[in-house]
Amino acid sequence: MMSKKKIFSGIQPSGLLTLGNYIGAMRQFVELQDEGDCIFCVVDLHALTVPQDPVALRNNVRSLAALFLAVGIDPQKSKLIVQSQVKEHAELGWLMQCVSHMGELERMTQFKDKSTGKDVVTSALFTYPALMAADILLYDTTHVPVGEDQKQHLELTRDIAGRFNNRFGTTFVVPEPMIPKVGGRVMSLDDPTKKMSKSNPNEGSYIALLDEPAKIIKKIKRAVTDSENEIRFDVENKPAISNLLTIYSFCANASVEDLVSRYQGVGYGTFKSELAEAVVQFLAPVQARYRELVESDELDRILLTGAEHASAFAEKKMIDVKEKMGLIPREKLSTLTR
Ligand code: ATP
Ligand code: LTN
Repeated sequence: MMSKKKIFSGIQPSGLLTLGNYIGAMRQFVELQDEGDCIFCVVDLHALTVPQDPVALRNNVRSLAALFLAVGIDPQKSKLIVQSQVKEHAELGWLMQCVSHMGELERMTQFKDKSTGKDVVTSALFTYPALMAADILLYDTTHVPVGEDQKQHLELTRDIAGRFNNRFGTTFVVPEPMIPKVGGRVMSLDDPTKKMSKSNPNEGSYIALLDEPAKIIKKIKRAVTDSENEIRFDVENKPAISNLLTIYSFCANASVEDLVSRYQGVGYGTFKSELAEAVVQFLAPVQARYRELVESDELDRILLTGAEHASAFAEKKMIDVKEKMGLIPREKLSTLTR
């Protein structure tokens, strides 16, 4: 019999979540809740790898936790945690740094993207993938649902786990990435060659899950389109329209083929305004639930339960990892010596 999947994924509280985050990552999280034991994590320690205003970060952590729940993460089925509230993430992150290599970290494209042209780059931005490996390996995770852009980090996690197991004996489960076939890479509204990203300084490039209807309508109206006034799914030749079709398909729960046939002979204008309506309709209940949760005690209770559950597992795992590496876990000290 196949044992139950153990699923872990994280999102950075680095700003407003976008439709890209939802379609590429969160949508899968919601579906996976019935397939295994899930932990979803607000990775606040990862957010600290770039400068953060403390007040804004605190708000973003609450906001992201509330959004996880608002899109459908069910605390009866899954655990929702804040990374810094389970201290073993940082602890194992250090140990993972001690088994990762400069060369492999230097190859990470996310580091190159986020460091290029910056005056100051933290050392933590460079070692970030070691902390991500720790997040995953700490819980014996078997499956990690992420968007396409995280594939390289997942491969590194697998390499680190394999290396550790070879050197110190089997300790970690080597996890499998789960990347959606469609929607793994939602593109920017102002440039369909770049991924939609919440840290893009141009607000018009993304739709945030908490954008008001008027803003959504305006952003979609201004989204770039391709030459020829034809609605067709063709990523190579019509990347902008194909991207809008992907977004439409998820928000309206309709297949891309159905949408293409519905908009045969219809111009971009009508297509865009109906798409905007679909996005607004889709986000309305999410936004309503978010508003109920974000300042509530219910949210705190859910995070506390999540942290307690995760810590109980993580503490045990750390004892094993430390012993394998030759460290002496405090729990293993003889009580006579105290
Ligand atoms: P940033 O731009 O600040 O790096 P981000 O928008 O890429 O952030 P993350 O927190 O890095 O968001 O990503 C959270 C999850 O959302 C990851 O699994 C990532 O792969 C997925 N994701 C992010 N952007 C997209 C996108 N445009 N299309 C599909 N999936 C995405
Ligand atoms: N690096 C990821 C966020 C992240 C993550 C994780 C994703 C941190 N730890 C563990 C999956 C599993 C990102 O930037 N999207």
